[in-house]
Amino acid sequence: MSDFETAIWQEYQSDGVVVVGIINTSNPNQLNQFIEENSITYPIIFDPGSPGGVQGGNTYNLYYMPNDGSPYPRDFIINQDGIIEYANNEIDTAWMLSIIDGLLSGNCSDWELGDINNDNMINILDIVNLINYILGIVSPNECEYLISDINEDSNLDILDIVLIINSILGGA
Ligand SMILES: [Ca+2]
Ligand SMILES: [Ca+2]
Repeated sequence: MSDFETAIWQEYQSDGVVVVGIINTSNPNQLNQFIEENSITYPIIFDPGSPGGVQGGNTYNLYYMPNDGSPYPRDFIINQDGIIEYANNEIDTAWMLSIIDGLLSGNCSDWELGDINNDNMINILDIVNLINYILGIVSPNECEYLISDINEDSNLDILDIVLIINSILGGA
């Protein structure tokens, strides 16, 4: 199995990450064999304009990057605004994962205020996290900070803890 399938597609599709393969072979048997051999379940689309063989095609030509004869395909990561964040002609899974994680952490609109560890429950663990932020033991990332500031006064302090406690106790 390829890293695209296991490390990216299977891990991140529930976060809204989309993996698309673009292939420029004109031989459907070769395409099917590739999909089967690599147990690929993400969509693979055909690059029109390919003259056949391993080179050419409209997308291939538009996004071609010169290289030293690397047999690997070109890999791109496109962010939520349609901007290319990553382009490489070697597979570098660790690098790609760090970019994807960075792009996803900037998108915390679905995080619930007060659920600081993002486990869909508001309880003592969230209070512990908040105390660690307030005491400077742990630095919250951008999303963690936003959902920790319950009263939205741009400060993490005892007032936010009180509001979380109220919320756990069923108060406002
Ligand atoms: Ca929680
Ligand atoms: Ca606050």
